[in-house]
Amino acid sequence: MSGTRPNLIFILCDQLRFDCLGYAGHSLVETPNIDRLAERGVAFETAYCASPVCSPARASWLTGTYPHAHQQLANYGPERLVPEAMAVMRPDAVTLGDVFKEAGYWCGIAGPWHLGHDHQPQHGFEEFWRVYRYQGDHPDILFDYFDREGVPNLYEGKHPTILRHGMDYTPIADPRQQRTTWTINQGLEFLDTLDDRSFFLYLSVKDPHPLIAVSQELIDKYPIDKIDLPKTWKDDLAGRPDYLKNDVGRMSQDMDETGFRTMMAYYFALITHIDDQVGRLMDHLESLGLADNTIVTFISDHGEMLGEHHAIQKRMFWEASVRVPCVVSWPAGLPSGHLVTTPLGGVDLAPTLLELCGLSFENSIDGRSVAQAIREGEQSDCVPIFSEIGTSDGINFRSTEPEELAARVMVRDGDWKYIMNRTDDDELYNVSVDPLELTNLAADADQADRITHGQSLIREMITHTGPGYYAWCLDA
Ligand SMILES: [Ca+2]
Repeated sequence: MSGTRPNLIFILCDQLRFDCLGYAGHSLVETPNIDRLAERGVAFETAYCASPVCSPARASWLTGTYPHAHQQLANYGPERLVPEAMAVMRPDAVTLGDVFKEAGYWCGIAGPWHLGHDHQPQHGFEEFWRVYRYQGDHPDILFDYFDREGVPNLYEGKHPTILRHGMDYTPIADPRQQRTTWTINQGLEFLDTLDDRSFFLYLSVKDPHPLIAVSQELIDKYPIDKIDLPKTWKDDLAGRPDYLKNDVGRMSQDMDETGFRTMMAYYFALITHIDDQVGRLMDHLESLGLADNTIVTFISDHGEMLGEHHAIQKRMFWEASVRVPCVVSWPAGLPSGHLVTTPLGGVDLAPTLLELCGLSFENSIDGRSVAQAIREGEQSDCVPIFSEIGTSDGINFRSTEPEELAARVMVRDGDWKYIMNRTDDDELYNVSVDPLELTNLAADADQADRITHGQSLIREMITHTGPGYYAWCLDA
């Protein structure tokens, strides 16, 4: 079974922090199955999403282009008010699914597509499209499943069990109520449909994004007296731009600390649930004799603040929001236990995975493949890494103006992170000396050359495949 090229399973979580995994050094969170993937593969210590927002980030992971190039600058969803063209995947965008299908792979997706017209099978996944929409606009294959099974649907509307300290969470009584379990079930069904073609399976895991719904058994693994609030919990954001203080993710100063730690316990428990499900998938792959020649990639679309700088969710360029876990495991083709410490961009993974499979994008992209370096157990070149995002108003559907949806660019260059801001003060951090990102050096006269250099890197990057709605960067 399976063709001559390696198979690929692409697991994309939602809102999973880079550091909340065992292999990444977390002292509490148990993830033995994902740790095993890292032990027998390659882990990227500093991987960045191309935008700390769901749809723009996902479009970048799949196309190898930054948001200014793919132009999906806003989240797709039933509440969206932005122009359609900026909230859906362009029909002419070339995704991993398109390239793998063209190469003769058997392609399938399960879980949210989240890139628009979610009811329409598309972009290479036409023959196995198990996409649920999760936001309540039926038809929805997952919601129909809950109906059929006769279990309450926790993901639609507000249920009496739902608690909230920053983010919504609830224990579940019946394992059939859990959406990642359903998603992995679809993946197992896909693996049972294989023929002699190589395959590409995209598992879009909506967890641990709220609603954080998980069994009591896993919640009990994380007693809250062992959970510390982050070191920057009390950060008053002095010296930082106003947009950070006004973001919807900023919590009120009277947030209940015990309640927040309880929510953190649920978040950790849900990560362990994801890990259990990855374990089920790996066991099935093993039982089919496919584990050796299947590349398994585990990442998240973006991170989660989880109380750092007194904020939750994402939308910011803090490390917690913009950095993601990233593991690529392939027993037949990659070294085991290789840690890459040089940065990986949110546009670099797609071309890397294609090259590992002997394929490539034929169109112009922003990313670079690091396949050769990881095959040889070496570090990839240290190149500038970028991320792009709109304002809080743009992202949260309070504005439909293109300038609100293309408002900030981050460049990570060596130890330095510079953020060019269209509507507010710039930021500059040395993430090596100041890993908590407490000291904004952008107004420091000594750093003027560094800022000029950061701006020139951004101009060069934007010009390569753009500038699109990011043309304002060229005037800075
Ligand atoms: Ca997301």
